[in-house]
Amino acid sequence: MKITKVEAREVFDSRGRPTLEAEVTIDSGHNGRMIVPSGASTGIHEALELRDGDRQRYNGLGVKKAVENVNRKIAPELLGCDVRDQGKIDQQLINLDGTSNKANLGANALLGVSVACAKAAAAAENLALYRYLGNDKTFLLPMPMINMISGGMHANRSLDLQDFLIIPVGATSFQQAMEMSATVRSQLRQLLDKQGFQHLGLADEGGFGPPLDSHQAAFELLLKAIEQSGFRPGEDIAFAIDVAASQFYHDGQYHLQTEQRQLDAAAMVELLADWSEKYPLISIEDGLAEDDWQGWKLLTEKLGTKVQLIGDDLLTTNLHRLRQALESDTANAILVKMNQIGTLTETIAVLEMAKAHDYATIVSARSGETEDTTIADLAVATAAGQIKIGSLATSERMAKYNQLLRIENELAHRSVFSGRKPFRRT
Ligand code: 2PG
Ligand code: MG
Repeated sequence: MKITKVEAREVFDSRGRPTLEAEVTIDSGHNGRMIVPSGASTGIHEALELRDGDRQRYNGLGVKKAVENVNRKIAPELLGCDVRDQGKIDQQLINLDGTSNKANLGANALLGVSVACAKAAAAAENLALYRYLGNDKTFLLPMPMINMISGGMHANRSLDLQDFLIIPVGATSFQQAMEMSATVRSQLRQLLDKQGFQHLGLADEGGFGPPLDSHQAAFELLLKAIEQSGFRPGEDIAFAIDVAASQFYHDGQYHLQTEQRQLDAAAMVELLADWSEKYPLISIEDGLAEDDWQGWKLLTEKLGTKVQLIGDDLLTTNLHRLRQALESDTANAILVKMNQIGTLTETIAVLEMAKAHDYATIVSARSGETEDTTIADLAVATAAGQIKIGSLATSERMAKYNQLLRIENELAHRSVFSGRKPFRRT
């Protein structure tokens, strides 16, 4: 299984922006391809996504440099390597780049090649990717958290909070989780239509982005949509939010434009605690800013035993930052995005370390996505327990949900659905 060709090209993501696709071929003729996703509300501690910066092309967003790095610098190094040596290949990529944040070759260049290698190996072994990555142990279908209402950078800042999501905790299979969520989404659409928002375009992740007067209004709309769908809020369907607080944190204050107030960390924690009292809110992502460790400590002390507290911008799928969180009892869950760190091996190491310390793990898509379905397989193979893909709309999201439906169907009685287990707190 020797690598005979490594090639990259510039393709497009769901926002119509350029992104990198890598393709790896081996001597048996099998190949693997990966298209790298792209964030909008990126954390400052993420690995670097290399963009050309040439204003004449795509307003600086071209990825020709990253493509060249794959074709000229990475390809010659990997030719002849055994494609199954994922750990060795990823280490070679890391060494070749030589920086701590992949700033030299670009995390997009590295990740595309890293995952394309795994896919080529899986193809050669005639295995689905989740089986290849998971070594055929018990496979866990993840509980999805599904975007309903968007704000922040994904919806023109119509609300400060970036995502209002639902978690169908009452579902007993992935298929049922999807069915319940689709029902609620369609009720929500009708409610929004009635409020005069029928011409609403979809936000970046396929959710609705209505210009509501308050965050409370979003929670109330969701409650109504759930009840009108015949479900019990909390028991059948719970709420999650991605506050993405780094986006409105300046000078030590959280600037909530929708609420027309500025809060310090303690007041922000009180607001989040208040919402989690009033509503069936069981998961809060990036409730505070990416470097507000003191505030995060308060938040964890206050809500950590009741609510899932996810670090996304805080932890950036980074082993060092995760270690810092574990040592300081900060947060209790981690969002895992492959392109925040740049190789498959490092991503899996983070998932393993988080699980070993009883942190919940949520494999996540980016706001700029493609038809690539790697994260669906990754979530199943690593028994992550949860997945966040976006809303139930647009094919870059649906491709991943459909892949999970396919996997559940294929595994039949051998599949286990995560259900509400990740949210049981003692
Ligand atoms: C997030 C992600 C996905 P982005 O903040 O969790 O929702 O957004 O990819 O823009 O960083
Ligand atoms: Mg986030």
